[in-house]
Amino acid sequence: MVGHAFMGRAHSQAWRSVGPFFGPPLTPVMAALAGRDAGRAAEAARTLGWASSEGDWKQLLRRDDVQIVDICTPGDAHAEIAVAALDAGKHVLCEKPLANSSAEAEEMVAAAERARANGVRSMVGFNYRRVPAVTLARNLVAGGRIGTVRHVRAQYLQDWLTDPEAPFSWRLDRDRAGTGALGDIGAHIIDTAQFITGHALVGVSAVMDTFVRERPAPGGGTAEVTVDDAALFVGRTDGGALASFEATRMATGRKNALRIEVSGSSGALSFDLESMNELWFHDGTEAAETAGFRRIVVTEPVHTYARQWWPPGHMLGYEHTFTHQAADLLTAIADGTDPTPSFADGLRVQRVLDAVAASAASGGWADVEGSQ
Ligand code: SOE
Repeated sequence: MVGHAFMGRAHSQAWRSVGPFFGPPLTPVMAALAGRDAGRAAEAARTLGWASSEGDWKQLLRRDDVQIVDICTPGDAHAEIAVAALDAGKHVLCEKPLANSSAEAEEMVAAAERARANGVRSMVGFNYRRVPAVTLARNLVAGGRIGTVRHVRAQYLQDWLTDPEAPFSWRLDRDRAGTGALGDIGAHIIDTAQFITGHALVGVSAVMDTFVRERPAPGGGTAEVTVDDAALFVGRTDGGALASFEATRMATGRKNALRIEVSGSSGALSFDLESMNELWFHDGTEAAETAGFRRIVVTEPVHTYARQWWPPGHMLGYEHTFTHQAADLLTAIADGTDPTPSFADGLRVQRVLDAVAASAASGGWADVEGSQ
């Protein structure tokens, strides 16, 4: 694994738990953790359960005991590490968004295709696909239970930047993060919407803004915020649906509210990550007298991923999504199949991000490249 901050900790938990809960042959050996500062990487390796550490990620590629490289760095390092790892014959899991630009993402897709010819697999980490209720939503749509999808209403609402004194970090720096709320959390709702509906966005019209342009720098003084605090857009899908999206880290009082509601010709679904074990389902074919949204508690053994954990009715949390992601990647590697979401899926999200940024800059409609 490369990186050991928030995502590195979340992924470490996944690698530690996937074997015990999902069983062999899915038992990874946590061989090595790499970080730019050798001392900090060594300490993180001890804390997070890695057998060894490296002060330079390139060392991982020279090691025979490393078969998978898990990239948990800020976005500006994704492309270089992923391309080098794939070319060295290592399977790659890369955190979202796949890259900081479509050009980088295209290089990563090309490297993934080269590597695939040698049986080397790659996957981008859109972990919310692995919430059992989100998987159920997708299965219900695919099974025709809501009919033709006409509307998608998606929001990802956080509030950790509401306070103007909240400190500057790499997530607020365009050179490191690419974009702000758009790529950080907007990418999640784009992927989740496309995953649930099975349809891609083909064009968008967007507005974006940065409400607080300077923040306290960790080392003293202030630093300029060079990314968006919020991105809102509407769009059309290749299935003919109209969609709306709101990604903001300034939604006062909302903590991690990834919400998605899908309206179809004969039913509807609604999900909120803040109540992530529930899916609301309206079956429009039921008698009008009793029809209405009803709450499904998605904790039964029949629900994807739930059986591996606790007896029916016992809840899962944020961290489990990363374990499911690890299990799906390891299963694909063991079976010799392509895991999803692929780097090509990551590139498609990247192109939507580009279209949103282009539309916000021009004030007009922007087509998503490659979707026409
Ligand atoms: C921070 O905004 C963040 O951690 C994102 O980077 C994650 O991808 C999301 O899952 C939660 O919020």
